[in-house]
Amino acid sequence: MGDFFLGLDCSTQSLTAVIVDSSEIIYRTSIIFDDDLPHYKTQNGVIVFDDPKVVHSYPLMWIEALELLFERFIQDDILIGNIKAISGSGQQHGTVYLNDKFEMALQNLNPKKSLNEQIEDTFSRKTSPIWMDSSTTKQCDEIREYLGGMEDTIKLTGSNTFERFSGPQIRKFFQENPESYQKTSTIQLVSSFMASILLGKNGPIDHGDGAGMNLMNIKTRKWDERALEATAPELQEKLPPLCNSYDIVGTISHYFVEKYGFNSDAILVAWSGDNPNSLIGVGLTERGKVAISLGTSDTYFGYMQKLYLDLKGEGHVFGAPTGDYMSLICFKNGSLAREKIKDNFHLSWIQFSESLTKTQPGNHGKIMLPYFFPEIVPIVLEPKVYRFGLDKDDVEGNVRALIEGQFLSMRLHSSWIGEKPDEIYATGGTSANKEILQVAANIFNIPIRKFEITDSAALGAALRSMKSYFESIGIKKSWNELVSKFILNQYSEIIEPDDRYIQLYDEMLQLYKKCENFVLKGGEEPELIRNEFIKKYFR
Ligand code: XUL
Repeated sequence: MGDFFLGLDCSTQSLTAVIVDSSEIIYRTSIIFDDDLPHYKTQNGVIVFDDPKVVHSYPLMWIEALELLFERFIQDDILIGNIKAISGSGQQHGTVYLNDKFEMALQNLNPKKSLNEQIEDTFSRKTSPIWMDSSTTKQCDEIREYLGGMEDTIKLTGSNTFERFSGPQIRKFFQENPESYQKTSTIQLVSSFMASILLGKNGPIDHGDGAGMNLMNIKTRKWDERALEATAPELQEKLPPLCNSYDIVGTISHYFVEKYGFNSDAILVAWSGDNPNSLIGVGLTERGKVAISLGTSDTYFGYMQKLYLDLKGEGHVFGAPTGDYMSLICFKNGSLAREKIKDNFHLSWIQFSESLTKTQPGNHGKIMLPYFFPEIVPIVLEPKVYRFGLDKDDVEGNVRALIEGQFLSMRLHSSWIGEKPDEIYATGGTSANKEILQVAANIFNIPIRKFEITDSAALGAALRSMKSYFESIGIKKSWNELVSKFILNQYSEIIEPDDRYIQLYDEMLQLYKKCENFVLKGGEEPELIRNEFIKKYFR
């Protein structure tokens, strides 16, 4: 019988398992929190509070989901004993607050009882703030100021302070609930919390997810004393140690061996954040590889061999599971904006695409800055759509201006990453639209590979566990060798850039930048260079 490798992904809405053998995916299943655990009354996996800025979830729900998932393995006749290694992925930034009974409870788990009943008293905070929480602006300001301002904060931690990041969230808990903070003996991330449950003791936080806290020195990969001081007192004692994402952190706890039939030798590889795991799950394991995920929001993320920082404070740098770095930039107005234009003009997606084929690259100099909703990159708090030379009722002009605007913005705001990609993988719902991808390929002047993959975070975790397992028994395999079999059959066609438009888009990028500086930073009027652009390419 073959060896199996298990990857778990504790995301916002579900807990997913992917099991692979050394060449293919052999099983996948998900527990959907709202549907499978309705007694928690979550909506899309989160607790609904009156204040929309406050977004939490229940750590107990994630654990109940874990048991439900393993019960399903048994129902589905999975050979659980064949699982050699396990790793996992967690929604990033979320924090779990545990009291001094936690470790003892984990060490004495009785397989005849549920996990929940045995650890429910071990939380110093019943709920966990997650990445969707945006209630810590005050704490972000305080930490950033303590660390000497935005640039210094970025140089130290890899990112500016962000509301959803763990440090500001911990500070808010300390300020608002000092007594409960005092009773907290360990603070874990979602990833390291789930790993701890499987391990039967507090596990470490890996460098990938640790980078999303504003607490870890991005260069030395150690907890930074000043960042800890800026955040809350006695924080050092409450944080577990940091580790490499590929470290083996132990073997699975006796509870799971006795209750579900896991092999007592099954190793646990450190869990990491969902984005670092997805980096592996979509095959971005070497220089020059980036992905764009075109969903509700658009994200641009990629492997970085060297550390590059975005001193403008818009992008993030996390640890990559390979031991290197990764970039992540999030654009909120993704499909949200595309749907807005489509619906405003009563178009079908086919008509939307036809508008792109009917119009010319460069759009006769018609430009849109598409902030239909507040934007993360660049930061725009008050939504507003800005149009240059573009009539509001010009259907085709607006469609092209939106799509060109989105990818010009993506090219502009990812230019801080010093490693230029040689191929871009496109995933997410919009990646099915070839005409949109053609515009993206032309703007970046890089081939784009359409790529459909689901469960990339869980798959990435399974592949990570396999890699560390092989290393532990003396078998060296490169990331590429290990990952490519799983990824290659998911590829579909490549969309090549049209080299007739290289110069046009290089110049349009400068024009777009001028427009952005004009509306967001009070910069110079862009009309002069817009007219020159029109004269050069359209007359
Ligand atoms: C990344 C982020 C989200 C979460 C949830 O910074 O906040 O992608 O990891 O998926």
